[in-house]
Amino acid sequence: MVEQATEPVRDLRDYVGRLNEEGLLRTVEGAHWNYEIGALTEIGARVDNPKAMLFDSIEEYQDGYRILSVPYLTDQHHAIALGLDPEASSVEIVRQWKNRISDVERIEPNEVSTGPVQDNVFEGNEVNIWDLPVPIWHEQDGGRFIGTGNAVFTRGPEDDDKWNWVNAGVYRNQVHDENTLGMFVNQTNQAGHQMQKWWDRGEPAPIVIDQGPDPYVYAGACAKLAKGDSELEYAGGLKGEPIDVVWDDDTGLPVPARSEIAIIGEVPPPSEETQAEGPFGECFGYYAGGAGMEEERMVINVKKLWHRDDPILKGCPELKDQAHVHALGAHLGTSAKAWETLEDNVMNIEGVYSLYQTCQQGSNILVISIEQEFSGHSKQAGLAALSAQNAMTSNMMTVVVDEDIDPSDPEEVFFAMTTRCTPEEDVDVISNTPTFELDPRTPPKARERRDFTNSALIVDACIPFDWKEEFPDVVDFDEEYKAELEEKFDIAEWD
Ligand SMILES: Cc1cc2nc3c(=O)[nH]c(=O)nc-3n(C[C@H](O)[C@H](O)[C@H](O)COP(=O)(O)O)c2cc1C
Ligand SMILES: [Mn+2]
Repeated sequence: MVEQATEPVRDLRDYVGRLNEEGLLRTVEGAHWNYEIGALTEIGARVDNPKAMLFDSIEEYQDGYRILSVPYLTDQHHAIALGLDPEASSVEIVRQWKNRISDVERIEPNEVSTGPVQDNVFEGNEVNIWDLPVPIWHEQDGGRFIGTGNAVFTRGPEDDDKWNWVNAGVYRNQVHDENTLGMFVNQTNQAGHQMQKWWDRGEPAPIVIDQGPDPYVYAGACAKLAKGDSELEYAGGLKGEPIDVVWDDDTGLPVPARSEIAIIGEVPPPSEETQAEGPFGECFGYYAGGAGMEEERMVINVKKLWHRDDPILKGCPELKDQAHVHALGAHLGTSAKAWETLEDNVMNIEGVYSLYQTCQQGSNILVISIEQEFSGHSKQAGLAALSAQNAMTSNMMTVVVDEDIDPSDPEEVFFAMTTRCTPEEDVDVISNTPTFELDPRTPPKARERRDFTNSALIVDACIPFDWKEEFPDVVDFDEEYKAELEEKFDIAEWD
């Protein structure tokens, strides 16, 4: 059973309540869905000590119909969402997450006959997605997107063992009209493979979208699991108890019972029906070439809309920013997985942190701290990190630092890079490393060939091992002495 620092969060509104208690939530009233909520989200995510934002009394909509945006944007938010210690340092939070995900058991969901998600039930002609305050998130988006930060459930046909399990992933949804949505599915993702199995038979693929998932369900949907592995069972494992679900017989898919909003329907074969979808602001912080432009894409015909009273629509738009504005556990997962790989191969790993990460997978800048024990040790760590599955993709820079440097603190990492490293000797360029199609640096010709590679730097920012003893001392008072003064002069109260 997993250890939780706090009682597991029950659902999205329980999470909102806890953020409010901790002073990590900002409520904004009177904003308009037409650009204002999107722009305020961008502004709010960039202030010092940013908070999750709850929009209420939205223009043109009834009070109580709320939008929660950027819900997980700091390590503290992550800790509260996932039952980690919110007082712990960033590297310690990664260590806790590493322990949690290394042996997550799979816990089957618990079927219940009904739940709060069915407080309001609409079917057929009663369905009107515009009843919900769907915003325009970015300046150049092609429309209003309800689907950001969701959990999309799909399964393959019953008689196809290979693809018949309940999958969950996060997939964007543009609203085309009151009962039609668009969806964009990258070809490597499992939902696409499952739907293709239905389309190959000329049948529509069943689909359920949880548009206000609790943090565990969302963390499951964000995670990349192997084929056949159920994200819902993984979410139960992360939480340490089963996720309650209502089974929808028409789709043969589960609906999390405490979800805020559920959208239930089917996706006809794209050979029969498509609509222009996009563009949409994507991870990496661009309306990326090719993949993000307006294109004919699959549609979802919505048959049922269920929602709680005063529903909270969850918004996780990607921004010109890091993955924590839109994902849950992305940088923690990358750091933890790279840490595991490193520990298996290199001695004295003190900490690993994905210091800059724009997408769900891959780290743009990964930092590893080690206690050096032999010459070449730091280079070995850098090379091993580049081979770690999750950290390799789109990695621009892997930085290796000594144990006195906090890998989660950019100031300290820059201090090491600019004082312990001379590029001529300490930097290696590795060519043809993998990236993927949202990477804006992919040249147009390579994009046409679908050649998604980039290159990476290994920066050895450790004190040179063979003349370590002669390296100058760092200007820094003794930590214990500083701690004493902090007490004596009540420094916690300083502005
Ligand atoms: C906020 C957010 C939005 C995402 N949007 C999309 C998307 O529109 N299309 C897509 O293919 N993947 C998207 N992803 C990535 C997938 O959700 C992710 O790769 C997931 O692991 C896929 O799961 P699956 O292969 O089990 O279906 C998004 C991820 C996040 C966190
Ligand atoms: Mn999956």
